[in-house]
Amino acid sequence: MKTTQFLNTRLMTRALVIPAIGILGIAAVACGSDSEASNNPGERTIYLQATEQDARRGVDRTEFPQHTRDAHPGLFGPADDPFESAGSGGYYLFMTSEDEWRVGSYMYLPQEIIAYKGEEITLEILGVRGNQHHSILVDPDGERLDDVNVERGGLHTMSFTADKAGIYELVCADHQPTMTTYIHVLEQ
Ligand SMILES: [Cu+2]
Repeated sequence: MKTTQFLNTRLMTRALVIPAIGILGIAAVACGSDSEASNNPGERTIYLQATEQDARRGVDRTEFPQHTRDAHPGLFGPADDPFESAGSGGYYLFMTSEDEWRVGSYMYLPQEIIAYKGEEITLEILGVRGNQHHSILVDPDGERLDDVNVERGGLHTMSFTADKAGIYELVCADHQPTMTTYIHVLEQ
């Protein structure tokens, strides 16, 4: 009987304690988010990746698109040497071997961001693909606010106050015209 009483007491204690912990947990979460919001009303972190999208294709499946190299040597490199990857840096399209070609472009993700005037914004940028990305942040008047070199495996932060309505740009100088993120700052 004593054992049963002990077990019953244990079960009763658990039955009371577990919901109490649950309620405290919910209250703590609610307090946490409330206090953060009220202390820092205009602060915001935006998470970006420096990355690329690409594809490889065998010439047995799809012929090398030489016409694209012919039409845009400034973007892809010399049309007469499809093995050389050159041009603007943002795009690439070249033969990797006699049997295969590769196409792709570099970018920041996300590429378009909406923000509001007065927000204190931190960009947290992870270098995922591409060795390095020498980038600048400019405001809607073209004024340079900051610069950073995002290296593969690095996590970099840039902070600014969006005090002008308009479009702020994070521009990678190594990979144009494709690697720019536009931060559209709207009036509140
Ligand atoms: Cu880049």
